[in-house]
Amino acid sequence: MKIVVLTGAGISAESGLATFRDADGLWEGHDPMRVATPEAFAAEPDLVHRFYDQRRARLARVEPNAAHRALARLEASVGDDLLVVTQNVDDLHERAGSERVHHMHGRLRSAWCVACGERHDWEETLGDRPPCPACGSASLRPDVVWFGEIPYGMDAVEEALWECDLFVAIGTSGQVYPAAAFVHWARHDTLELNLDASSTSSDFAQARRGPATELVPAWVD
Ligand code: BJW
Repeated sequence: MKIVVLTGAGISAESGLATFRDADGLWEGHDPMRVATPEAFAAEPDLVHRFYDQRRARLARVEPNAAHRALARLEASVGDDLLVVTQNVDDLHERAGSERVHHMHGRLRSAWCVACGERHDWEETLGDRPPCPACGSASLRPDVVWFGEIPYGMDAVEEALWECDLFVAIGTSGQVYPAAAFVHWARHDTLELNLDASSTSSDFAQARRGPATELVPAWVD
């Protein structure tokens, strides 16, 4: 049975990473959604870099939780029949042991040079904002997908959704497209695992409510 799992910020919440729309919603007095845009980066690059620097620093201090580990166990058991598509830019799925993970909104620990197109591990380039190690220009940006940009690898994701027997969405509010439409791209069974009702709950065949660290292991094991 082919399974596609979509994860959102809710799966990492119990590891200690803030979601986008749940908490008090402010970062240094800014709406995080306003910081995560190309327009904000063009207008205030230092502010946007600081937002991602802080999240990268926080990521280094947290660990995968029982939900990430359950998905890694599922992959160990079904192999290539599972694809995890994550909207998260953290690396907690990989640190839990998952190997088939597609980061549709990019990765916090990657830097992308908009001048030459090269990507670099952010750990090697972080700190005093050195120039791109490949071309020398000061054009590195966080390798993440902001509003108005095209998420990574959508053709492959669309194909996987089209082919899967089961689509499961975990910890996502269903407010951001195209991920919010995946439940419609899947042709067969669908399941939502989320703390609260999401914007798309009624589109799923089944929806279970609760924390990911309880729901995901219960579903997997
Ligand atoms: C728990 C829990 C616990 C908490 N256990 N659960 C169609 C209609 C209208 C608009 C559009 C449309 N198509 C495109 C748009 C425009 C736009 C969009 O969607 N706008 C909306 C505001 C309406 N979309 C785009 O611009 C996208 N690009 C695009 O569509 O290109 C065109 C194209 C598509 C496809 C093919 C070809 C072309 C790009 C979107 C980029 C989003 N980027 C961000 C930032 C990434 C970098 C970063 O991390 O800083 O991605 S925004 C932010 O939202 C981030 C997230 O990945 C994303 C989704 O958030 P998520 O994960 O759902 O988090 P929350 O906080 O919203 O929800 C958490 C959930 O967890 C809640 O439900 C809680 O209840 C739950 N929860 N604790 C279980 N313990």
